[in-house]
Amino acid sequence: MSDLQALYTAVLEGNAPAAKEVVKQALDEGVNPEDLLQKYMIPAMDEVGRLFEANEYFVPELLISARAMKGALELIRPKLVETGAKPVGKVVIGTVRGDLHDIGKNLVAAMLEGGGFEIIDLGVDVSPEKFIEAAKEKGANIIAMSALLTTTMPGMKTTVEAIEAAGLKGKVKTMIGGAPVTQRYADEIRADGFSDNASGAVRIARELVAK
Ligand code: B12
Repeated sequence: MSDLQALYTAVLEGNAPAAKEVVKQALDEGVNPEDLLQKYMIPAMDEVGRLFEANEYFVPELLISARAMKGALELIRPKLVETGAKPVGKVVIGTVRGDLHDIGKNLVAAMLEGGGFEIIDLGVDVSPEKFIEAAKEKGANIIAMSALLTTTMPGMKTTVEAIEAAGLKGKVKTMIGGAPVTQRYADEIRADGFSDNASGAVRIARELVAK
């Protein structure tokens, strides 16, 4: 039986090979992929954030932890999909313009994929035009935006406004999230949904497609 606490430590210490190894072994043993994410990987990244804020970790440590997280997530993503039901909707997702943080966005994308959604991931630094173009082209039900910087959050407002201006309001729902984002901000910019975590994102997305 794999030592799952080692996954927490591997992400915390930025040990990508160890993180992948534990995940591989755990998945082979039939451990629920969502448990690996929720109980070990996300708490480890939360701790990385706390250490950064306490000036105990600096940008290099963040980057290597992020790399370990990404590597492990790549192994988990296909498993999350396998456990999901049939496609329930299409989501275009990305981190807004000027923002390069993608760990939360990737988690949300993986959870949505696991929850049965088809995901069109536009990556980071995504302009309002790119979001809209992709949503139109792919016939998406939802545009999901992530922002981790207070300076890039306005990109969400601009995108919601561009959706309204394109006459897509109601046809394409918007969902936002990221550490500085709140329900209040979502209401203020007329976004259709908000969640402060990846599991909540799946619930909200389901509600939005059902409306
Ligand atoms: C890792 C990290 C980085 C890494 C990013 C690596 C990567 N590939 O993502 C690197 C080192 C590159 C980085 C760079 C910078 N960073 Co940084 N970074 C962080 C850190 C420590 C953790 C972020 C993270 O990954 N958290 C873990 C994930 C799982 O959490 P999450 O993103 O919040 O996502 C969850 C929810 O918010 C939600 N969610 C997220 N997206 C979405 C989307 C939808 C639709 C929904 C529904 C939900 C949802 O679900 C997710 C899962 O639960 C935070 C500190 C913190 N506590 O947040 C600072 C932080 C965000 N960074 C900060 C800063 C200032 C920067 C830099 C400007 C630093 C610099 N001087 O260069 C640059 C900016 C670069 C840029 N242009 O984007 C500040 C932002 C301050 C502010 N208020 O604006 C923070 C808060 C640190 C701090 N306290 O100062 N950073």
